[in-house]
Amino acid sequence: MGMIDFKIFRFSDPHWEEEKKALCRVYLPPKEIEQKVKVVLEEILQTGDKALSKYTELYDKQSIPPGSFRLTETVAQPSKEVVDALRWAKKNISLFARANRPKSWSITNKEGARVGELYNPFRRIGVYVPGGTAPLVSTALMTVCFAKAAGVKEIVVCSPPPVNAVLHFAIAYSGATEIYSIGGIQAIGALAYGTESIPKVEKIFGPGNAYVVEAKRQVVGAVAIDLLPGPSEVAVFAAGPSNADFIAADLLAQAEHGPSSKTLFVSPESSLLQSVIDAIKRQLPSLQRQQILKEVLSNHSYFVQVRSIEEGIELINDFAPEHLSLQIPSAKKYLNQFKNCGAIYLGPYSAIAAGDFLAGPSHTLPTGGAAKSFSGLTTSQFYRKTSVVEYSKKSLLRVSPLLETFARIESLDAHGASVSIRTGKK
Ligand code: HSO
Ligand code: ZN
Repeated sequence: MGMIDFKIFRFSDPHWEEEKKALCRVYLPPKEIEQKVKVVLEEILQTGDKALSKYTELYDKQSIPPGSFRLTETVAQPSKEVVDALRWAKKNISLFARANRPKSWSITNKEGARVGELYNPFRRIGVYVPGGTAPLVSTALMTVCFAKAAGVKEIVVCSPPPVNAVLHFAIAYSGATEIYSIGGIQAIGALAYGTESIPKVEKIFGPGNAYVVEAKRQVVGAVAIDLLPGPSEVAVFAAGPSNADFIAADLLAQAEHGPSSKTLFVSPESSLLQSVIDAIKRQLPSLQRQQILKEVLSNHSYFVQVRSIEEGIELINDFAPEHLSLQIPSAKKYLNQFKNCGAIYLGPYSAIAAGDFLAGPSHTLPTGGAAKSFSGLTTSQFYRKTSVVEYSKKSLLRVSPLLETFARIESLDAHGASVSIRTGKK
C-alpha cells in the first residue's frame, strides 16, 4: 500500500494554531450548486409535474411521465432475516422517539395569568431518503418512526428512482403514508411547493447529497426544514489504554459513506496515533468500498496529537463533529464539556454503526460544523408549538398601568385603549 499520505498534525508543529483553526468549519453552499438548484426549483414552481419528469430524466436517467411518481405502500416482504432486523430497529427507535415526545405545559405568571405552550404535530410532512450506492433502510426508520411517534398523519417519503426493493419495503414498514420515487432537487421542490400530483408538505426532513441539502436550504420559508445533514463524519477522541483496531474500524465505517466523508482522530498520545494509522492500513485491504475509503483517507482524514485532554475538548468543540466516539479515561466526567457534537458514543464498545442502524436516537445529525448551531433529529421537531395566554379581569387589572406605560413608550394608543376598555381605567 503506502500510497495514502495520512495527514498528521501535532501540538509541536510550528503552525499548530493555524492547523487547529483549519479544522474549524463553516457551512457555505457551493456557488455552482446554489445556482443550479435555484434554476430547477424555479421551474418546478412554474411547471410542476412537467419539471419533475424533465429533471428526473436529466439527473437520474429515468423516464417517469408527469404525475406517475407514486409507488404503492404495499410491497413484497424481503427475507425473514431482513424483516427481523428492521423489526428490532423499529422497536428501539420508536421507544426512543416516544420517550422523546414533548408535553404541552402551562404556568401562572407574576400577575396570576396562565401562560403556556401547546404542541401540535404537523399534519403533513416530507421525508427524503437518499438512494445512491447504498440503500439506507435505517434512514427510513430513523426519520419516519419519529414522525409516527409525534402523531403526524400524512408522512410523505421521497427516494430517488429506481427505489431498491428492500428500501421500498423499509419505507412502507416504517409507517410512510405516501411514497414517491423521486430524488434530488425535484423531490425537495415538489415537497416544498406542491405539484399537480404531489401535494405540498409543511416541513421537510432527512439527509441527502449536496444538491438535496442546498435545495432544502433554499426552500426555507415556503416550508420549514429540520437541519442540513450532509456527508457523514466522525471524530474519535482516545487516551489511555485503547484498542486501536476498534478506533480504526469506526473511522473506516463513517469514511465508507462517500468521498466527502470526514474523519478526525484526536489523542494526546503519539504512539496511539501511529497504532491507529497502522490498524487502518491493516484493515483497509479487506474492505469493499476501496475507492471511497482511499479518497477519504487521503483528502479528508486528520490525525491530531493534542497537548492535553482539555486541548482535545476545545479542538473537538471547534470541529463540531456529527459523531464523537469518546474513549478517554473518566469520559463521563467530561461529557457535558462536549457542547458541539451531533451524537456522542461513550466507551470502546459503543460502535457508531450500532447508533447508525438501531440503537434508538436518529442518525440524522448535523454535519460540516453545523453541530454548533443545530441538533440532530428529535421527536419535538415534528410539532408546531403555539403559546397560549389567559387573563382574568383580576390579573389584567394588576398590570394595566404597565401595559399603558408600554403603549405610551411605543406610541401605540390603540394598544393602550384595548386594555383600558376592559379594566375601565384610563
Ligand atoms: N452514518 C450515517 C447514517 C447511516 N449509516 C445510515 C449507515 N446507514 C449518518 O451519518
Ligand atoms: Zn453510517
